[in-house]
Order: sequence, then structure tokens, then C-alpha cells
Amino acid sequence: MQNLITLGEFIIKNQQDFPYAKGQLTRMFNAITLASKVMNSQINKAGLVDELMGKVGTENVQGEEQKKLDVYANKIFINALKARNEVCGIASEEEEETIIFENEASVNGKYIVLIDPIDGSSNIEVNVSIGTVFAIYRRISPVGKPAILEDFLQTGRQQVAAGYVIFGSSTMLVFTTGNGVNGFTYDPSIGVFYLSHPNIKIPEDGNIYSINEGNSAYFSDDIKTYIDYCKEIDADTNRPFTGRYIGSMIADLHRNILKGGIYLYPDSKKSPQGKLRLLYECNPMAFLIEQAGGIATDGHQSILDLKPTDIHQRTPFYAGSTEMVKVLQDVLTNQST
Ligand code: P6P
Repeated sequence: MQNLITLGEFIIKNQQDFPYAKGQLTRMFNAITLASKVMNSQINKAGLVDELMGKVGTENVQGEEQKKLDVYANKIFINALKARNEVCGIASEEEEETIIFENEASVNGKYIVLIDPIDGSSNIEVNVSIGTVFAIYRRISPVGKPAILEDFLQTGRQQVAAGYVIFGSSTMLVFTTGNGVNGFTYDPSIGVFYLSHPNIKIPEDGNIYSINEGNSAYFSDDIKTYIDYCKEIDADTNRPFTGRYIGSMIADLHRNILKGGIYLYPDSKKSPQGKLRLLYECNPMAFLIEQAGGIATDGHQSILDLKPTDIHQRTPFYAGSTEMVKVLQDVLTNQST
């Protein structure tokens, strides 16, 4: 077992990575880890608690069926963050509009948080890993007044911290503050996150490709060409690659970050802008992947350089090991592979 460094000790030891925060990072991560602990205990028994399983019978702004756990998680994370005065506003996949905290303490908060409370919620009923994704920005509007929409529409390059919590065979928090990526595994017996994956680096190359090939009929010829490339026999380039796709972006990306690989959710006839949301799925994951030494692109530029215009906008998303993404980029710019 790694030498036992707790998340709290790690943040204090690395406080210099977050120079503007006198303990504010700690308090925001305390909110996120507290909510994660509550979610961990609920997810582990979701099959036993009718209030947590199944559909709510409503749709979110995306027109997607909301699962009871989506709505529950949204409430837990928002309440935990609201209780910390550092946060002046939140944007959530489950909320059509931004949530602006107008109480006196919160309008002095310097940070906003964008969150997908439960990514992969369709997997809840079948016991497959799901997760929470979050991005933290410093507000650009003046402190002392309520946050404004522009605070939420910054490019991903402006993130001060980002991460995900994966609820799988174990519960892990993986995050970056712009100085590398570190993973913490939760020990529920004592309620502590321990540093288990220090300084995560994604392998430069890999042989796992993750895409929903069931959508192939809708894909562009370039994406079909790349999928064919993944399946060709070529020992020099370790092909055919292995197909791995479980329909939870966080779980698919977590595996590919640790083992090497590429995750693709392209634009297609079925999803003209792609499916994944830029602000609270792609930007935080792109920040982590670039910090871990990989590439995250919309096919033309880094995800982190895309200028948002809407809090729920979607983007094509290709991310993972540098060498694998470069081959895809060659295909997308119609160079030979
Ligand atoms: P499809 C889950 O709904 C999600 O947003 C990602 O977590 C996942 O990778 C993707 O959608 C799955 O979408 O169209 O392949 O079922």
C-alpha cells in the first residue's frame, strides 16, 4: 500500500499549487469529498432503496430521462457546495439555468463550479461504474455581486481545478489543479480518501479504443476509416486494438488514462454536435488528460480552447494517448494513416 497520505494532507502540502486560495481549495474539496462519501453510501445500496433507483418520469434540459440518482446527486452536490461560501454559483447538467447564490456570504465567493452530478446514469440499474465530473473556475465578474453567465462561459483553459469521482469496484477521486494529476482511493471503513495514484501519466501510446460502434451507420467516412484502422492486423502498431466501451465516459476514460487508449464520441448524423457536453464533461476531462500528458480535441483544436456560448452546448470529443489521438487527427485532416 502507498504511504498513507490523506487528501487533506495532500492539499495542504500542495497549497502553493493554488496560490490564490487561503484554504478555499480545501473547503471546496471538502464539499466535493463530503458529497462523494454520501453518494458512495447511497450508490452501494441503490438496488435496495426504491427512492434511488429507476426513472423520475421527468427529462433534463438535454431531453434525457432523469434517473432518481441523477436528481439525488444533483441535490447533494449543490447543497454541499452552497454551504461553502467560496462558491458563488453552479452550473449543472441537471439544471436548465445556472444557480446563482445571492446570500451575502456567497456573493463574495470567488469561484464557480460546473458539474455533471452522475455521468453514465443509464448504468445505475446494471451495477456498472458511474461517476461525477466537476470543473472549478475563478469568477471573472466583480466579487460582492451575484455571479453572471459570463463567469460560466470561460474557456476550459481557465479552469483552476477539475476532477472526477468514479464509483466503481472502489471509489476514487482523481483531480488536477494544473500541476499534474493525482488519484485518491476512498476507504469507507474510516471515511478517508488516501493518495493511491500519485502523479498519473497516460501512456503515450496504447491499444484500447472506446467508441459506440452501434452508431457506425451515422458516422462520417473519416471515423469509419479510423475504426477500420483500429481493426486491421499490423503487429508493428500493435493492431488490431482492443475494443472497450461501457457507456460511462468517466469509467472508459479512467481505464484509458491508466492503461493507454483513445475515447471517441464523434459528431454524426445522429448527434450533429456530438453528445458530450463541453462545460461539465469535456472541459474537466480535457484538463485532466492534458495534465496527464495526453490530448483532448474536437478533431480540429484542443477542447480547452473552445469558446463556450451556452452552458449545455455539446462538442465532438476525442481524447487519450498522444500517439493514438495523433493518428486519428491525421485521418480527420485526411492524411494517410
Ligand atoms: P451512447 C452517458 O450518458 C454519456 O454521457 C457518457 O457517459 C457515455 O460515454 C455516453 O453518454 C454513452 O452514450 O450514445 O454511447 O449510449
